[in-house]
Amino acid sequence: MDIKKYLQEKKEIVDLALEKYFLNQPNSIEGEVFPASLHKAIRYSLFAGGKRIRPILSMAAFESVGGKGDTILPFSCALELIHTYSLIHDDLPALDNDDYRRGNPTCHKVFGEAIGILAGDALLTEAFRLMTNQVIQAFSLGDGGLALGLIHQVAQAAGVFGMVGGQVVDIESEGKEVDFPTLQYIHTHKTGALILVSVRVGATLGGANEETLKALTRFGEGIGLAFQIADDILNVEGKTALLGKNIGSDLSRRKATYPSLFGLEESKRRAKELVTSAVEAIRSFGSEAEPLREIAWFILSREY
Ligand code: GRG
Repeated sequence: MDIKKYLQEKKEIVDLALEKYFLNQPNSIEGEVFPASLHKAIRYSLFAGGKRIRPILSMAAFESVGGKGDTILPFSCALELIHTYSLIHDDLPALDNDDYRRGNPTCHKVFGEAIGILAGDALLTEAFRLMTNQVIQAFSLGDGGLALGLIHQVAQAAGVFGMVGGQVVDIESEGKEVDFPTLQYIHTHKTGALILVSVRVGATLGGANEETLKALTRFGEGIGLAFQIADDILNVEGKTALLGKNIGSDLSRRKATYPSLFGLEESKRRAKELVTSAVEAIRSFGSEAEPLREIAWFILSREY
């Protein structure tokens, strides 16, 4: 299959859904969105050319177990809102203090620090509004429990026990020698948790049974960790023009990364091993899982 074409088609679906979602909000005063600064900052970061990997993974996992229709879309969009919030906050002066992301000035550089913080807060909150909207609709049809359980999982993956927890350990480890368990904690929480939950949400909503969900959980864990290792590697030998940001920042901040602990070659070997095992975990799935397999290989070979 042509994975580039698949990623592009799904990205367009996500972009349209995000656009529709924001256009449908009751937030205009005399035709102007209000507060304009907040909306502009959110749109600036949300439509800045992200790959949409997390929503696409949720859709591909949904389809891999036979899911039909677009019930997954609000969740897919919510995952991208959470991801975008994390990037805006990650770039803030108090965190990574980055001036560029995806080739453009970061949100706080354009809109100021206060609006950057608030745009991130708003995106996180909107994600939960979007998902709970689904629950309200599902309850009116007599089945809200499933969606509610998924929202709980997303909250867990995004908060103290997931992404934010990982981010805190990441920051606190800067400039220190970290051991392997600490590095694993950072990577599986800071990045892996949201990727894993994207796969699990799609799988569950698509109708996965206990066995297929277990297999897809193994898949999600493997590619989640591989994604951050690939990110670490790109920070050493990626191309600035493709990444849209400067490389070498991990080294100068003395961040805990795979290349710093194991070197580049061993990091590449481990990332490949993880993706190979992830693909192996869903070997018994049919052709509906082909996009998932291809996304896994894309994660390994990506240049941006
Ligand atoms: C609450 C103040 C506060 C901060 C939270 C949780 C957090 C900050 C940041 C999350 C950690 C983080 C940014 C992890 C990095 C994950 C990662 C590899 C991001 C890049 O993802 P891509 O490549 O990005 O999918 P695109 O640009 O394609 O969307």
